[in-house]
Amino acid sequence: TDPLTPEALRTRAAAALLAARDRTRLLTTSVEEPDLVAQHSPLMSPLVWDLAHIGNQEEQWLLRTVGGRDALRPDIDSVYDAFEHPRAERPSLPLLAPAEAHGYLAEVRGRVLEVLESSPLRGGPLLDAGFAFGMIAQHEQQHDETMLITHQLRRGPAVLSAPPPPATFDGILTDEVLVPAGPFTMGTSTEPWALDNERPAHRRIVPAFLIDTTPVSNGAYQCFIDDGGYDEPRWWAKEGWAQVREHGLRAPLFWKRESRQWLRRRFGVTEPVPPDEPVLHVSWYEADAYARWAGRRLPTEAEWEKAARHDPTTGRALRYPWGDEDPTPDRANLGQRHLRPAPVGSYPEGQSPLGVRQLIGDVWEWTASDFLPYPGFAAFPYREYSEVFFGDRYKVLRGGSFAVDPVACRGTFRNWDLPIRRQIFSGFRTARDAEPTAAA
Ligand code: AVJ
Ligand code: FE
Repeated sequence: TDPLTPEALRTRAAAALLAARDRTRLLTTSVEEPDLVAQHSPLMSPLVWDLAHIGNQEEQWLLRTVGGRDALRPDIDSVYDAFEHPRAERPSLPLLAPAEAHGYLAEVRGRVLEVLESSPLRGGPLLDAGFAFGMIAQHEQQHDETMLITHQLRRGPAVLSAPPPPATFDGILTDEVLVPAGPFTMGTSTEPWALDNERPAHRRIVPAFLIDTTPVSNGAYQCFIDDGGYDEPRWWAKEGWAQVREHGLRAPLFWKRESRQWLRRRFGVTEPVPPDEPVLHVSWYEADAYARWAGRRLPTEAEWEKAARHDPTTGRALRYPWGDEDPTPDRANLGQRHLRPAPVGSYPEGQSPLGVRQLIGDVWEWTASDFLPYPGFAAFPYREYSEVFFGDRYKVLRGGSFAVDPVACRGTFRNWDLPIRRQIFSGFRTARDAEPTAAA
């Protein structure tokens, strides 16, 4: 990747900030005021909290830290500090009203564009290649995905609409492919806007394994349900089985059974579950149980990234499965262009050198791995982005969903969540060892 001129960097940073803001506006002007301030689930913030939090992060990093400007609203820092207030208590905070919040974001943004205009965009890791601007654009897009999850949880008539993904499946596909043994490069030290947890690039030795060419479909998942998957403790991790029992789980979140048919609620519309779409809104425990039932397992995070980035002909790690070029609409379902994943097997243009599809976009994919730092990790620019979450409580998700913007999606991008979570746009694919083990 060629280093860009400051002018090109400025254009890129401004475009990323603008795209994020357009999406934020769509998500916060499509619902009525009472729905902006209401809490639609104890798992989520009121939309108006996300809205002002977006502006407050931008003020703190781009105006104060990068721009060296005086604080605009230091009085609201604490209200929008995600660590001071868990989501459940955010509705009772003295939040900015929607109009005030929109005004605050616009004021911050106006000044940030002045800062960008005069920034050298070099002279330290926060400025180099416009990193801080890229980080804040990604932060806003991440909260846009969070707000889209809130839209999905919200009861009531649909307010968002989008065309279905185009039919791109070419009918040519095997179920799984062999990823040969050997070293590959995981993570990145060169991707300019990669976040701290994606760094640094390092070598990993990964034994040979087989991985599904597509995410697991609703139809396949329904076979697990029909086979009594939710009644069989032997498929489930201990805590997963406890969750099934405690909440009476029978199917993915948002599914319901009606006259011998599975229906799902999707952004305010109830419709039959399409069998050929990747399964969505499953917990890590559900993914893990399905894989065990199928005689398989979840891929580790390293296996996932090797399947996505390793080019066996050159030995190089690609930025994306299809190569080093940025995502385009014919390669991946990203950016909330569609309000659903595309059928399994879609996007042949986006497949990896080994023929694995839909690694980027469509659904976040649960991996077997805990969220841990790479060797040589250094928290940057703040410990609360990644470091405080490292450990065995969170599982890694990879690849991004239809709700992820390209600016916040790379072959190296790492997401994480608690294994019980299912309101997120989560699915999975399965894998197996190449050599049959003695136990099998
Ligand atoms: C990386 C998606 C887990 O939403 O909690 C937003 C991203 N960090 N603001 C989250 C994030 C700070 C984070 N995830
Ligand atoms: Fe945040």
